[in-house]
Amino acid sequence: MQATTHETTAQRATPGRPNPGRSGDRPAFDRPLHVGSPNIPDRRRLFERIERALDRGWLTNNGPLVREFEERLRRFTGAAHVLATSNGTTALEVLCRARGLSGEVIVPSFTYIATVHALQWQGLTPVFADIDPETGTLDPDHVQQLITPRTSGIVGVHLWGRPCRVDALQRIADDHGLALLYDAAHALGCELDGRAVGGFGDGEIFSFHATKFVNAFEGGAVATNDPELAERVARMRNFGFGPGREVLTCGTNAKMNEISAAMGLTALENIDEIIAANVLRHDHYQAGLAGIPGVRLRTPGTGEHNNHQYVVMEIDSTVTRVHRDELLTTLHAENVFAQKYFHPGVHRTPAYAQRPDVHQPLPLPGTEALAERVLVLPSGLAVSTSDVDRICEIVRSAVGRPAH
Ligand code: T4K
Repeated sequence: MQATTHETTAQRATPGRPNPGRSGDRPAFDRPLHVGSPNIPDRRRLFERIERALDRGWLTNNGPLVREFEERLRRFTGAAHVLATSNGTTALEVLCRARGLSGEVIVPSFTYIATVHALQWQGLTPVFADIDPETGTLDPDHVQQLITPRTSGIVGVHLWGRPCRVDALQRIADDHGLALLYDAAHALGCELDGRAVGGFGDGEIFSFHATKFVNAFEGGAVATNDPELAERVARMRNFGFGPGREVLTCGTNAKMNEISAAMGLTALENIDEIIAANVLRHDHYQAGLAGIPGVRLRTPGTGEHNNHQYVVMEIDSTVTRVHRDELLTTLHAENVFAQKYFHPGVHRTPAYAQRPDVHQPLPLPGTEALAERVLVLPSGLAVSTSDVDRICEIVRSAVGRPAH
């Protein structure tokens, strides 16, 4: 199916009518184009599910829609167990706890703040490892160097849907008896050499936040092949209740509700069309940005299958006449709300940089370099291919001429 045919009338919003160029104070687009505009593929189906949930009078606490969502995710990812949660952050917190992490945990700084907060919030000490700037994912050599007697685990992030170097990281984890978890918030539907994300390490987490290509308003999930770990996660997300209503362990409330599951199920049913739409937009960006000196679109590596929810443009400001931040200002003025995902690295945020008790600063050259160079561009069903073409024209005219 042609991906664009999947845009509903409502989602197309005000026509993407770009102005031919900047005239006076009028921006190029007469509506804001956001990274992370929600995909809402089938409202009728969503409302049917919500109506039925309301009629049933069962709104949360492991309801039928949550169980169906988990089962569909299980089949989709191939993971033996999937446990839905209230969001991706609680999924990671519960998974860390259920896996028994303690002391130091090695994690990239080049990620969304939630990855690191989830550790810190559990009283764990995040130890920041560098990334390979080419892939954006953990550098296994640096991870190896950071292991101390206090290290209990590694949390990798499949950044922008690019799977980590899972085999190298697994070897390190096995050699040192460490837990290996993955933040797969960006990586539903992604694969490495035919192996689907969801089955790597001891466990992985997904996010179904409104801004994710499959969204549940707010939502998350833990995926694992380990039945005992799955059981602990199931208890801990529900106050520690066991199957017989006995409170077997300390727990929290990280449950997904039925309305979120209704949304998640509806999006999941349409995942192929959403990915096709993402690919189409990615291709338009690729063509539209081709040949601009100092600008390139990041693409998946060999053996990788990507969901293309993030369109990541890299700007080499030694070549372009503008810095990435100036380009961002230009785009904002045109109603194009690109995002600096992720700048600054978490280790530079006040929450961590000013807390030498929780974080000892280390040089992270790969992280610093990439954080200065990337911009994520609007995509998804709410952005048409002609919008994409126009965004590329804006980029080309802003950076197209060489600096000298
Ligand atoms: N790990 C990683 C690697 C993650 O990227 C994330 C979340 C997590 C863990 C945690 O998962 P959750 O606990 O969130 O399930 C946004 C999202 O809020 C966040 O979920 C996501 N990553 C991150 C990459 O993007 P912000 O701080 O940029 O959010 P905000 O409110 O500035 O929105 C971003 C853009 O989205 C705006 O341009 C407007 C647009 N938007 C947003 C919402 C909420 C919409 O168009 N509609 C909406 O309903 O983090």
